Amino acid sequence: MELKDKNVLVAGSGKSGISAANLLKKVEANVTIYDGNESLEKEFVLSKLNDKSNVEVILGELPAKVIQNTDLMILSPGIAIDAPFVNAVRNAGVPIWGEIELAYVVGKGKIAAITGTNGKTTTTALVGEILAAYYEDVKVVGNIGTPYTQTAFNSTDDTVTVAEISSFQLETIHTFQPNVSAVLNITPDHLNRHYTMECYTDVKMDITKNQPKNAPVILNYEDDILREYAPKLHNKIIWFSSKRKLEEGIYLDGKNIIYAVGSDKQIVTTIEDTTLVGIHNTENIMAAIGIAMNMGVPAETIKEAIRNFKAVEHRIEYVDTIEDVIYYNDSKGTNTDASVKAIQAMSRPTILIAGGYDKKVSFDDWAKELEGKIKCLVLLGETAGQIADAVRKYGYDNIIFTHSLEEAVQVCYDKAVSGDAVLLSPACASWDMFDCYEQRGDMFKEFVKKLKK
Ligand code: UMA
Repeated sequence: MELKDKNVLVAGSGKSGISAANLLKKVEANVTIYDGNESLEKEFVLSKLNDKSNVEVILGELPAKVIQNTDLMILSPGIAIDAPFVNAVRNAGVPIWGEIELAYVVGKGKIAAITGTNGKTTTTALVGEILAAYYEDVKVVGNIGTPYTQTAFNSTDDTVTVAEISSFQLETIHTFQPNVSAVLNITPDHLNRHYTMECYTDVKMDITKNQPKNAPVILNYEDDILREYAPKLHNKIIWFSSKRKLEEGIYLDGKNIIYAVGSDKQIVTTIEDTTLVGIHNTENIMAAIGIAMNMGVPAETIKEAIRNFKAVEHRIEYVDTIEDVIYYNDSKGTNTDASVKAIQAMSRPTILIAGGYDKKVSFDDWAKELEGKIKCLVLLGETAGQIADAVRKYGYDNIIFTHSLEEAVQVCYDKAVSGDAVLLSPACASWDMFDCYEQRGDMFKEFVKKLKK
């Protein structure tokens, strides 16, 4: 679709929407921004744009006459695709794209796209560093925080884009076609938006749908859902495994990470050559190797970039040690599976802060992990009651309810003794009390700093 002079409605005025509007202005589309939050100020929304000339802002209800005049809608990932106004736009025959589709249509160059329930951000950041060690113009975009639309306009045929793509962003792709894709794992998450695991899986696997037949997709062999889904795919599948030696693909053999193609088996790196800890990170590294190799990066460059890579913020991030109690920030533990990995990574008796926005997922499997690891559970947020019910089912009752993160941190300080760890790993999104998980993690770090004073 030629975008020049088209009437484009951008839904959502957060990071994604503002960046989409900026790109649309550059390609000379007529831009209207719509946000359901009527307490926003129009001037505030406009002030976030690079060029606000002729941009209209609509807040609150979306009038039907605006829909009639719309040629295309760009939907922010945080807005449900079955929200009433989105249904009205769709029923009017207006195409609905997301940030990924828009950027792809405008952008140039090669793309590596990464999805999965957990590990996306670490893997995307790592792939970004590996590719940047080899290619000159590398952009790291998507769910990781820099909208893809922010870099698309200035991309060239030599640009290499690494995109972290959430299930929300995959709902609105149409022609997006990565050169290499990866699905790291699939465990229950965002079921309030996708309703069933089948729908969630289908939307995640859509990352592969437009790739040509011989284009690679990197998949986790140890993920039951992925193994089951694989026969449905038309792509060239490259498996990775942290548990068994594969005939072809990437696997762990003792400390070595091997890439096997045909009879050629190459040691790319070892688990001692990285500061990333835990088996989940070994899997992220294996996926990154699969992506980078298939994007043409030599093994030596990959090994060196992995050696230099440091863990990303908010992911089992060391904060401080106060009176021999170590504080970890895992605010990015926004689902039960991610949080389980953080709990398993703890080597000290741990006080855990959990709870947050209700994504309608079960806490049962998560609750089973507490025994023997978590000496005390400090709960807050919308899901506090549900989590308490779940852990009590498994006989765990050392629970303290709190009303704020600050209070939770103080309670942890009061309860902890020398040799303990305090872990913020909420197993829930942050949106009941915070704007985003970064804000929650930053506040946690602030409150920990205050304890020191
Ligand atoms: N809004 C409406 N109607 C609604 C819901 C929201 O108008 O029904 C408006 C809000 O009033 C607000 C705007 O939409 O003004 C917010 O849009 P958004 O929620 O899409 O958030 P953005 O700031 O645009 O950030 C989005 C992603 N957010 C979500 O998917 C929720 C960011 O991922 C992403 O980094 C950014 O685009 C750039 O691509 C964050 C995230 O939490 C990290 N992702 C989820 C996760 O990782 O679990 C999927």
